Amino acid sequence: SYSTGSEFTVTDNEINIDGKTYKKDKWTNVSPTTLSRVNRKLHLHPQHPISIIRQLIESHFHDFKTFHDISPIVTTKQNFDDLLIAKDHVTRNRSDNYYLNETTMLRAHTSAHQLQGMLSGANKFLISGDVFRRDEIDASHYPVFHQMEGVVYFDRDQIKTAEQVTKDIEMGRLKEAENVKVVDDTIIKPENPMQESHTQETVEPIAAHLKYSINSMVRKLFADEPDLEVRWIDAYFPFTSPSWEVEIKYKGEWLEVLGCGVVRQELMDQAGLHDKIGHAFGLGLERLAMVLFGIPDIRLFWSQDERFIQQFTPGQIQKFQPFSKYPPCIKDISFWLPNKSWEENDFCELVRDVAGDIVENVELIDDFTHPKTDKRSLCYRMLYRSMDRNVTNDEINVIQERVREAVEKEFAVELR
Ligand code: FA5
Ligand code: MG
Repeated sequence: SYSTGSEFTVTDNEINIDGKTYKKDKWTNVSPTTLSRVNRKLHLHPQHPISIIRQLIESHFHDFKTFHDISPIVTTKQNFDDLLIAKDHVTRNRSDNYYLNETTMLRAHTSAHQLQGMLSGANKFLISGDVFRRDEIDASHYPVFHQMEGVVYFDRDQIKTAEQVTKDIEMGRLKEAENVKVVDDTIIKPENPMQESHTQETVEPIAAHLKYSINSMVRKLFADEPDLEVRWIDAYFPFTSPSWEVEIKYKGEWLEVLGCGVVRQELMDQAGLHDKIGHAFGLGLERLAMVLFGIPDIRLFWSQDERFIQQFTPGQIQKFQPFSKYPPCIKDISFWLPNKSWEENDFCELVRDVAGDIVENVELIDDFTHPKTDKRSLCYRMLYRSMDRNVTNDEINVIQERVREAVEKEFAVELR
């Protein structure tokens, strides 16, 4: 059965998780709802789709060293500084992350362990685990999800002729599954440049190897998927250059499944790998699982309903049979803001905290500034739905009232 997750207690001054104490400070913003998700280890439950995908990827990259049980509680140095993320970079915002305190947080990505992986001595490795972000609420975004990080590096002065590289790239051209259509118009250009300390002769093969590695993995995973469309687009990450993202067409829309790039040499240098050149990628396992298993809503991965987990078999990709979708209950909330600034993530977080998993979607439907008073009013639409039963209007009214009270208190808004 599922791991029940970490044991935790929260008092006025401290948070205790599995026997370790963290002093609270003005950065602390982690909620009990989120802490209850820590270390549930869905990615290690053999029958769970997240774990099935993890294992399929691990067996594709069969000669990589794997890490899948590193604690999600990390230092801000690991999550940001080690990855060359500037002290004032927006991704450090309190409203995007879960901080235990100023120096400790729930990791926001598995990249937090890149350096650790490099220091392990392995030149190819995979790291999987749960990651945490304050984010919007919809069918493909959830505050806890799972990522898999991959890092590979080669000798800089041998990469041009390295047997592994040329062999892999040659294989990449063979296309194991023609049904997957990969569109890639990206080229190395000033807006997405190679690094100053690199040369064309080393960057081209490492980029080609990265693209081969990802495309061949996607082709393997989606071998039974008819006419899958995949595209490469330019991206930016402080810890790679050039950088790209890969998207998959799902239900008519492009769904981003991973970010990747050539590892910044300063990062390699921190690990003493001055004479190496490497690439790295970070995959969203839920996103891949949604497409592969046909799972329509990211909340389903957390379902405790036996009708979910019992459908799956270790090692196999099979289409999810939806159990009946229960009708939604829709509620709007409108309010005047005390001033014009507004953090939507903080609002979503509060809604999720008060209402729990029953809130499926939160959408801004009106943003209005009064022409005379210059006061700003917002209206959000909340869609409530249970995965496993009918909800009644009465019970949702009670929840909605609690949400209204909490929003009024927390953000000093004037409810309309
Ligand atoms: C990162 O997290 C980078 N660390 C990836 C990376 C690694 C880049 C190594 C370069 C080198 P990003 O924030 O785009 O990037 O997230 C990576 C993937 O995680 C996304 O493509 C998506 O598949 C998944 N993801 C992101 N946010 C969510 C969410 N709220 N719910 C579910 N999946 C998500
Ligand atoms: Mg992204």
